[in-house]
Amino acid sequence: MTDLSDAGAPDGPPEDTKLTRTKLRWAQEGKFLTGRVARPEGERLPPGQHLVKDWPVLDLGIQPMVPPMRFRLDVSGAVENPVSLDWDAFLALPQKSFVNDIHCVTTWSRYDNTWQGVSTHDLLDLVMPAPHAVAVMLHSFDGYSTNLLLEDFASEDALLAHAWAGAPLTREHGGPMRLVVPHLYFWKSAKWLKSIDFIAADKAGFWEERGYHMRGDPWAEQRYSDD
Ligand SMILES: Nc1nc2c(c(=O)[nH]1)N[C@H]1C(S)=C(S)[C@@H](COP(=O)(O)O)O[C@H]1N2
Ligand SMILES: [Mo]
Repeated sequence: MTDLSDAGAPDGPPEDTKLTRTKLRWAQEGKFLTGRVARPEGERLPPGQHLVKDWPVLDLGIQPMVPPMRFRLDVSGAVENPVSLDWDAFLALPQKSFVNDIHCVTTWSRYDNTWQGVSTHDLLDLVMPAPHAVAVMLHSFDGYSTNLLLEDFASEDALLAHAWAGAPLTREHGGPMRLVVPHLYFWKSAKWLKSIDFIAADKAGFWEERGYHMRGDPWAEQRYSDD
């Protein structure tokens, strides 16, 4: 455990980096908290959802072919350290494994998906969002886009996934790399992710412009926007 009483020591403790301070500030502001909700097993399925065992494929009908050689992830906008990662640089980031449930707005849910990839926390550590960053816009190789509030993007469970169930993510499910934000409806989990733009005001992506909810919390059934 970090002793925070050291924070004001003359030279500052070695862990008092800019990064630590940003994380502390986020923690104080309550960021990172929205994605983490412990629920009893009986409430595992959100309202209006049904369980499936297969894994449906949903997209705009274009499944772009992105060979590792052509892969690039551009992270820019309101960040201190914009990056453009090729496939090797992406795989060189810390690798994590998560197990979580998928909830699609078309009412299917799929339990216990095992993902491998880079946690959004580790990506945030790398790029360092600016104080005025409040949301991200995700852009994909098929022209798709979707928006997330920074605290949703930064959820404990969110990751940039390149493998599912121990095998490389297939093209139809967004390979070589997709976002997975399990606490929101699955349209927020951009497949074939190409760029992440940190922005100072939330704005609508592809489905959000067409009547879907700006946030998409399945527990609150945020399927469509009210207006
Ligand atoms: N790039 C891209 N990502 C996308 C989509 C898309 O059309 N293009 N569709 C979204 C929708 S509506 C859903 S439900 C999930 C489906 O992911 P799956 O095909 O792996 O089940 O991807 C989301 N991410
Ligand atoms: Mo969807």
